[in-house]
Amino acid sequence: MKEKRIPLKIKEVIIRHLKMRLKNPFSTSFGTFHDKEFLLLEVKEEKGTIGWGESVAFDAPWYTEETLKTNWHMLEDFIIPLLLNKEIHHPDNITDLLKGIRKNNMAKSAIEGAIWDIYTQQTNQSLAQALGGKKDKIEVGISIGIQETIEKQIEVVDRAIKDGYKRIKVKIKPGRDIEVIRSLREHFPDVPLMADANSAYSLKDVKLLKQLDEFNLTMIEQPLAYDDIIDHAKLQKQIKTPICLDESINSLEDAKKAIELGSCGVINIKIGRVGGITEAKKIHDYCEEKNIPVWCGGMLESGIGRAHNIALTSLSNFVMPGDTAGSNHYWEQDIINPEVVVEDGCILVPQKVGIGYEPNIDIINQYTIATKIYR
Ligand code: OSB
Ligand code: MG
Repeated sequence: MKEKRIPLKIKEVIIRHLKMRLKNPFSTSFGTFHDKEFLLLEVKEEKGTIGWGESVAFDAPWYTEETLKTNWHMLEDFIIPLLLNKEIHHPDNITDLLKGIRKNNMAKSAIEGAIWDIYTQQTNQSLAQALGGKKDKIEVGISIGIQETIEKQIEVVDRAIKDGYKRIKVKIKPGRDIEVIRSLREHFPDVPLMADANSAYSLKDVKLLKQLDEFNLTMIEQPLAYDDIIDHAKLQKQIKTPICLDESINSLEDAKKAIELGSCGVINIKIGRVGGITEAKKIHDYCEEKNIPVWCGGMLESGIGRAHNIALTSLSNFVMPGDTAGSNHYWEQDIINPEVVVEDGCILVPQKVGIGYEPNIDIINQYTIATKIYR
């Protein structure tokens, strides 16, 4: 990592509430999305540099407890007042500056991402380079929601394979699990396939979860409670399929404990869930040391959050394809130029200064339903 230190001072933050229609409704064990509503942050530094950050909190608390409204409250009443006009020596310090605020990781991460953007522009390097990224190309997978019928599920997976995605993840829930996976395996015997349960099961379902072992899944993601690592350790002892934790890992400390307990063989790192890029990198580095492979999760991000994910994925221990599909998988029109393009299942990591994509203000304004300025 190029450790350049230049003091930053935030002079203004604009919070925008955006609403973007998803090309395809996305169904998980906790419900169906038609639109993505989220907060976008535009942060202005004293010397005129502008950085962008995205909150990955949804409009309701089914994934974790945060929502875009709780994020707005935390940003307005606590986070922005703490950071405005303060000397910030390095984006790595944000976690420390905000440590008096418990949890609310997605709110913290939104502004931390914008500050990383500013820092990389002012130090004349790409975000990937600033993080110590080693790859100039990343492999990507795709996350496919629960479909109405098995036929439809097969059709959608077939499309994704033809589009070149390197790994297929499907959502499962009780009643839509073994049969779906079995028929996908029959149709696509060799494709790297995994399932994400978003906490839909408990230890009462061990027998059912054991049946998944026969389908050679690369992993099963977050089968048990969103805040559990104990039961996952018990489950891992009884199934062969590696468990990947998503919801349960909210910090480096969580990752250390889960690995020590044997709760997982893989970790899905999401910048928002762990409170920012700095913490995400720490988890990455620790997992690398412990030989635990990681991959970058997704939260149906717009181009801004996606750009941050791509830079992070350039780090060496992101050895499994992430959920960072191309812009055209989610949106008619993304809010960045150029859009994120997947070719042969890969995304080229931008070498340009900053996040490597230009926010498209006209399009951002079209999707904006509320705005507030803090200075
Ligand atoms: O559990 O990984 C998840 C989307 C919303 C909330 C949680 C999850 C997901 C995805 C989609 O799986 C990933 C993406 O394509 O952005
Ligand atoms: Mg998940």
